[in-house]
Amino acid sequence: LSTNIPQPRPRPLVGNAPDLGSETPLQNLMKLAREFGPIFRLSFPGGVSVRVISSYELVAEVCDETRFAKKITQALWYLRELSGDGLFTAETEEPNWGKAHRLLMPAFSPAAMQDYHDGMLDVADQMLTRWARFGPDTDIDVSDNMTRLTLDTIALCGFDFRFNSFYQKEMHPFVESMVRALEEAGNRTRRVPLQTQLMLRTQRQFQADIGYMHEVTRQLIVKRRTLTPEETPRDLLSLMLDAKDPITGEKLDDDNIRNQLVTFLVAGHETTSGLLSFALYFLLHHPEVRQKAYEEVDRVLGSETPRFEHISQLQYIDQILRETLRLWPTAPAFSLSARADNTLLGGRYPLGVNDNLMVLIPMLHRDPAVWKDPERFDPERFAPEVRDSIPQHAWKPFGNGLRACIGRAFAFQEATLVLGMILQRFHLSTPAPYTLSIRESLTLKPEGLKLRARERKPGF
Ligand code: MNH
Repeated sequence: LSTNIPQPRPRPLVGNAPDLGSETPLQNLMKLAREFGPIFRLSFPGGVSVRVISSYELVAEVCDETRFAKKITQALWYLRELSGDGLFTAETEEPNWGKAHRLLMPAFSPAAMQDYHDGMLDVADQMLTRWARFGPDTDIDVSDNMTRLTLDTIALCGFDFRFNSFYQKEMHPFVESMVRALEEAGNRTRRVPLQTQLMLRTQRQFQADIGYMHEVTRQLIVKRRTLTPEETPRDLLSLMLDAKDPITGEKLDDDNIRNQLVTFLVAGHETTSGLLSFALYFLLHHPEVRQKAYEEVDRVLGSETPRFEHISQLQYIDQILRETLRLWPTAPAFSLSARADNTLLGGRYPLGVNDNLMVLIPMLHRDPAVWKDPERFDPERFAPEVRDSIPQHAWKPFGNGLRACIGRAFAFQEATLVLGMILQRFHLSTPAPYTLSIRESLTLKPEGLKLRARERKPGF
């Protein structure tokens, strides 16, 4: 057995950077995985390299938390400028990660989701009322609508703040700053540090955007402190301000709370918005799935306003969402490294603690050893009777172990409710034939997808 990891031929000075490209790095990685197999290596200027893994067998091995752990890669360090020691960008060893994790876990448990139902319903209703007013002949930009929806939802449910994105043409200036700063953090991974140091205007803009985001979130904290107990909503922000970590007995400090607010806004909206957009793409293009979903929605919701208890009954919608995340996991990769030097991966590839591993989730989710006819969209794969036969670690859209997504139940609650409400109220169609094209930023979304929505019962 060769211990050499395959690698596309690196070019002088730039290494494998051209293989990755700048517009569609994730889709380029998928092509490379198809060509070079379940593990391949890329190297970049400055001595950085990454081993990209995408088979079920290797991924199951690196999901063993006794041997491997989340790695804060260069890309996450750039994001840290925005979100500091918030949950997503903190090292597991930082005391603030453990503190915030213990303190916030209860607020993201399935039982806690009840508290967010009214807020989710409020925002979903704003969007759908607007769709009804548009009438059946207006083209609706899917990703744009879903982004407004998920951003408004996390802000309202998380800290009682209304972006009111459905009431304005331009998004709130916070969003502009956030999008620009995220883009710059991403761009930095494709430059050598000296390049960035020479880009003074870009640097100033980055600092200004981050400063503005910090200012807005800081104001939310200040304002919350002025409320009387009766005025204070029961939400994530209150929890962060009041709760004590059960182990240290300490509260979160204000800078950390601010970092968590930025983290939830960033992590909590693009991913869920992409999930909803891809799910609508699949629904629009699979009439038999759509039909079954309508039947379920009519049986479970009828013409009632959805209540919290309805959500867990929308089983088939849940299956659609899981299958959507199999084919297009909107946070498409996570990074790890070995806990010890002289680790052997797959029984043959030697690894040290400084070697970066990247799990390429869309290819893991297409491993023919696990998934029959992997490219086919088929929610029956997640039917309750067969779901248990899916091997552990074969489906990882929320990452792994201790550092897995804290917002998973929140995202599913929101996405299930919204898809259910869309189907309850509207017939859907595409205004023109659409071929899937994927736009990449921090996350994935279908580019240029439009739909038309005709009310099923006018005036409902
Ligand atoms: Mn989320 C971590 C995917 C929705 C907040 N999320 C992760 C990771 C993945 C992920 C993958 C692990 C990253 C890594 O290992 O480096 N998250 C998703 C997807 C959706 C999603 C696919 C929606 C669909 N996430 C949400 C929502 C929130 C959220 C909604 C907040 C309300 N996610 C987080 C946070 C982390 C995280 C916070 C970091 C958790 C930790 O490390 O403690």
